[in-house]
Amino acid sequence: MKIGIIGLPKSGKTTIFNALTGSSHPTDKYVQVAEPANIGVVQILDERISTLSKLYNPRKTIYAHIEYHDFPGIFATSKENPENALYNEIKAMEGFVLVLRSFFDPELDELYGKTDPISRLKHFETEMIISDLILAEKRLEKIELGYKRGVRTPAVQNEERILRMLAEQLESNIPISALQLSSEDQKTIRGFQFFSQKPLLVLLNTSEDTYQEQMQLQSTLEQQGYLCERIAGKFEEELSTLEADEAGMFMEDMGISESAREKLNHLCYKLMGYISFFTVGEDEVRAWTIEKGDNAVTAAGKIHSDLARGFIRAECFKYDDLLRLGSEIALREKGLFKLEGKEYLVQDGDIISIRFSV
Ligand SMILES: Nc1nc2c(ncn2[C@@H]2O[C@H](COP(=O)(O)OP(=O)(O)O)[C@@H](O)[C@H]2O)c(=O)[nH]1
Ligand SMILES: [Mg+2]
Repeated sequence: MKIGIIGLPKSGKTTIFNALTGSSHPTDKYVQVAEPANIGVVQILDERISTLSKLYNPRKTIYAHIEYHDFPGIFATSKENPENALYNEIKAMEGFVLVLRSFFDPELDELYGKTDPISRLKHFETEMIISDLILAEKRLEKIELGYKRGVRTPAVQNEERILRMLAEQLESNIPISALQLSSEDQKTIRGFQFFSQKPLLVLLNTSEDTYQEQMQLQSTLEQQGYLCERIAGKFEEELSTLEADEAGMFMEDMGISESAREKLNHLCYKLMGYISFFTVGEDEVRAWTIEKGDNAVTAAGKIHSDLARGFIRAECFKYDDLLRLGSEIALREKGLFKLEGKEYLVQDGDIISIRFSV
């Protein structure tokens, strides 16, 4: 899973990235940090995988991971070109964590304007919508040109129909994520990688002493339908450098039960609508990530395309049942070891083995 950390300059993106990945990239009030994104891979230390690993004692244990990309600030000036390379890089992400500065800092206020998370959020949404609108309109112009040259295929006409509909909605300030698109239409526009279509997690970056106060703002945004969370960025960055028990003491003082890393990992799964299934054996115990609602063939394809192509059945049991009954043999006796067909919808915590033939 690739998640882009985005926001205006100096909202605390790199500070939060450091907290998540345990790295120490420079953060500075005054220096504009270099263009390329910082990229960090964070393992999802799912307890279920640790438990399975103890049970099966495999040669390899592989956790799922999230790749976080910390980008330089965007949408800070109206002069940015929506076709620049950074935009395209950002759009290659599956979802976004939008960091909003919710800590007070007189110098940053001076340089970047007052702390005002809600208006920054609206600004961002508008910029995303405008960027998408420009992209849709440019493509529509090209389609028109093509028509004049006699290129008028059903596929292009279909694309035009969708883009006109999107453009109309975008003009009314409606993000693409708010529209009910058929899966066919979604496929047609996938290549555009529209900003406003991607899942967005709003992250309020607060200071340590106003962390509790900002609960109010978080609730307000949640009521407006956002997936929203608070994080004391700088505090979490410092925590990530401490030993676990020491960090635990500070977290207790702050009333935080999960580290920023755990919290964000969970939220990103929620944001993307992703779930985990597992494969087990002597060789390897491993977590896999799929979308909620994916069927057994899609799950098989995550493991290897051959498994999807030659899919026969999925042998399937549930992690919770295994934990309760203690062994695969006990599961079989209780009839909880099932053979599922192609259309079976894989559930979070399913342990699967694919029977296939190619
Ligand atoms: N007080 C406070 N300062 C922060 C916090 N997060 C970041 N900063 C400061 O804000 C400045 C910009 O942070 P940085 O992470 O580089 O922002 P970026 O440009 O969004 O990557 C730095 O001076 C940080 O130390 C926070 O939670 N509280
Ligand atoms: Mg940065």
